[in-house]
Amino acid sequence: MIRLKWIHHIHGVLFVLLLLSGLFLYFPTTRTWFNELRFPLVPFHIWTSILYATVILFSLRSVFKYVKNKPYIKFYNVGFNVTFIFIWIVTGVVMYFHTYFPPEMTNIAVYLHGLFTFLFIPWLLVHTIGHLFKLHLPWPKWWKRKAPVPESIAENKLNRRDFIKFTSLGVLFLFIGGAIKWFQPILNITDPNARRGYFRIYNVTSDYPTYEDTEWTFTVSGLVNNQKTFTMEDMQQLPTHTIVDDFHCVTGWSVLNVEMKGVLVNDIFTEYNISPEGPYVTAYSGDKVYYDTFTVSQLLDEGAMLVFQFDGEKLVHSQGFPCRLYHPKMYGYKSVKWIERLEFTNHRAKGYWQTWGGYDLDGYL
Ligand SMILES: Nc1nc2c(c(=O)[nH]1)N[C@H]1C(S)=C(S)[C@@H](COP(=O)(O)O)O[C@H]1N2
Ligand SMILES: [Mo]
Repeated sequence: MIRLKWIHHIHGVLFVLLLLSGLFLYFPTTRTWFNELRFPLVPFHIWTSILYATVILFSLRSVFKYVKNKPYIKFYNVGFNVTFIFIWIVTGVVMYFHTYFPPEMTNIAVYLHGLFTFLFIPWLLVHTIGHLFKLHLPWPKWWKRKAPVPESIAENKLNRRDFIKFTSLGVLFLFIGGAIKWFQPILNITDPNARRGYFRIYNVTSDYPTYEDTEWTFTVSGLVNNQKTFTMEDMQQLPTHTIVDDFHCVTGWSVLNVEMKGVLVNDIFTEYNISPEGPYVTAYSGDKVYYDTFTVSQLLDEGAMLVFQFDGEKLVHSQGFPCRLYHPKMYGYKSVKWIERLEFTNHRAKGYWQTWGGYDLDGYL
């Protein structure tokens, strides 16, 4: 059984790497840290999972052969693991190939991927602690094959062990209950026009600008006939434009039916007689790190706008207050938050995520 023992260890190490990278990706703060370190966490997670799935696939038969005649508890243990692994793989594949699935489905996949990870953590703790300290958990005899049902069950008595089991089940259901609360807005059957899903708040820097209401300015620079800096007051003179649109991130999550209010970039340019003299433009964030690039026509002819409100509310600081760029036909990474400057150029640079994450330059949905 040497081989199975080794597989168990390899499986354990890979699993911990997946769990850690997954949790780091899940929490906005840790995700930002890894962005700052320029550690490619998403590719790391994906490659580790491919390796992991391969190990599972090749060992599945011998594992099942091994547990076939073992106590039920071992058998259920493997079954439990395989079920979870199956769910992670299916949802992970849907997330990776999200362009081929409707956004409702990828949203559910993102949600389940996280949910099942959290549900797994209590089991993992018990399992690991048991192995590390060589604890033999006092599972009731009737878990074992061919053993008779114990008296306590036959007599319908509740002993301490059962009490602990019921309590942990209760906690588990609380978990699930909390998760269902998160889940509800994804479906939102009651009001089909309401926003569905959650923004996951993606920032590549820990300290982003937190502007006061009047502090922010927006500058048009580089190859234009008329370089100009706008204040918030200037922006408020311009005609407003409202759209209801679906916001998609390339990592697979979406937020559907977001009402966005702002001004069209094109309106600013016509109103102030600004005409670009270079074919490309870079949009810079006030966080001094993030930026992305467009062709002039993508920015002026395709409905790109400076957005000030989501669903009738000012943007929150973490989501770009007071202003973020938005292109209705492109992925979320084109939506530069805390946008403070456009620079027109002769050459097209790569944006932040094109440089560090290999994202597509244009980013059309
Ligand atoms: N300044 C700045 N803008 C940014 C980002 C960023 O890290 N910094 N992330 C982009 C990405 S990849 C996405 S998906 C969206 C996420 O928007 P949210 O944080 O409001 O959910 O913002 C985009 N704009
Ligand atoms: Mo994104």
